[in-house]
Amino acid sequence: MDKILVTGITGQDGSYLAEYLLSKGHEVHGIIRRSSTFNTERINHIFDRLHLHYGDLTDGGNITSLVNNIMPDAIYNLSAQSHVKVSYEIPEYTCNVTGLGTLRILEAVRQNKELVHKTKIFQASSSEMFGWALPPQNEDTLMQPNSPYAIAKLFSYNMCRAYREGYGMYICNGITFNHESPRRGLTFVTRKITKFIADYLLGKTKILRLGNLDAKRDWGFAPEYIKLMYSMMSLHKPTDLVIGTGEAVSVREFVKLAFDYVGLPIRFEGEGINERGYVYGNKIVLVVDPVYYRPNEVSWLCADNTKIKGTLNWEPEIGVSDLVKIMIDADLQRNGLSTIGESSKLFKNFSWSTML
Ligand code: NAP
Ligand code: G4F
Repeated sequence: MDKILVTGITGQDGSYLAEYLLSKGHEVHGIIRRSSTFNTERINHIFDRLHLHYGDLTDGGNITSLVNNIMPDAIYNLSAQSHVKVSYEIPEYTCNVTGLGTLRILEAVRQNKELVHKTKIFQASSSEMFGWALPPQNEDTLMQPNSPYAIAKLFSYNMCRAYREGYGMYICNGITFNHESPRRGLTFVTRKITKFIADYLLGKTKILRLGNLDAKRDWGFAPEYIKLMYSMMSLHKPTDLVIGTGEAVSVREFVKLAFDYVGLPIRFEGEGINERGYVYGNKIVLVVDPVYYRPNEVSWLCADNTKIKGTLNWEPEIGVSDLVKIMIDADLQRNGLSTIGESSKLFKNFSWSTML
């Protein structure tokens, strides 16, 4: 049994990872932020089995003392101000958490003589770091980040590499492409779409407002990527790996898949901010709202996953159409509606976790 510290444990990935680590028999520690409302919704079902500590990645003293007190065998750094659009509104804060936060963890480990060559570190790096670079992107692609979030992530990625090379520390960067689940935050586009559909079917809402429909993403399934993060940390030699399915679709195609799944085909007409989505013939259900546009857009992310397939003997299990089924069924279930029902068999290989 290892003692493992997870930052970002209240987030989508952190909650699945915590469950997975518990299922492997590890002692799981997590950092949570003080909040005026409850922020542990995703981990309430395992709350009693976790060791939770108040903390914040912007507080160096706090991070150092947590590391020194817990003395973890491994740290998964999953915390971040993780929203790309929001990073344009709060760039300095984003760099503080998503960039400097990682450095604070690295320094806390490096300065502890007992931990420096013992504690393994996993850094949640992002495909967003590729930015303008054309697809498919892999470990050797020249990174051209174009948002404050991506630039902060690239800082962390490079710092991890420098500490690995310079101090001989065990540090892996998982360069994950977009990964989603029923636990995805409501302001990310996939969950915004699947939650909208469930609400629409209940008559709670009428119009879905989205930004750029042309952007293409390589959308995978979060619990599947969590298992890969764990496998990476079992490698004899630390390395950096791209994690993605190798297939990308546009936001518009994701919308179509989602509406099709509930038997409500959507038709698109118009261009740019005049584009609309119609159901039942001529009923408007989707409009483009420029408020969701970003100053710089990352147009097309698609993984070249050759290296991880070879290194971890992995083949992607859940592609985007299955992901849509899982997410819609979960949002229907949350709304008390009958599910379409194709997701339960897809989720069976992830039985260490609850879906919601
Ligand atoms: P998420 O749901 O947004 O979770 C982010 C986590 O970070 C939450 O637990 C959040 O705590 C915590 N956090 C935020 N600011 C913090 C601070 N100042 N101090 C301590 N903790 C803080 O993100 P996710 O989707 O699980 O992603 C996990 C990691 O992978 C993130 O680093 C993200 O940038 C990266 N990543 C994600 C994807 C993806 O598609 N999901 C792809 C590539 C990389 P609260 O709950 O209190 O807000
Ligand atoms: O769902 P998104 O906000 O995810 P984005 O920006 O790709 O970032 C996510 O994936 C990254 C990995 O590549 C992570 F590092 C990051 O932490 C995060 O998890 O937006 C996806 C696409 C974008 O092109 C965006 O412009 O959807 C487009 N989009 C269109 N309408 C929208 C909307 N995005 C959001 N959030 N909301 C919309 O209404």
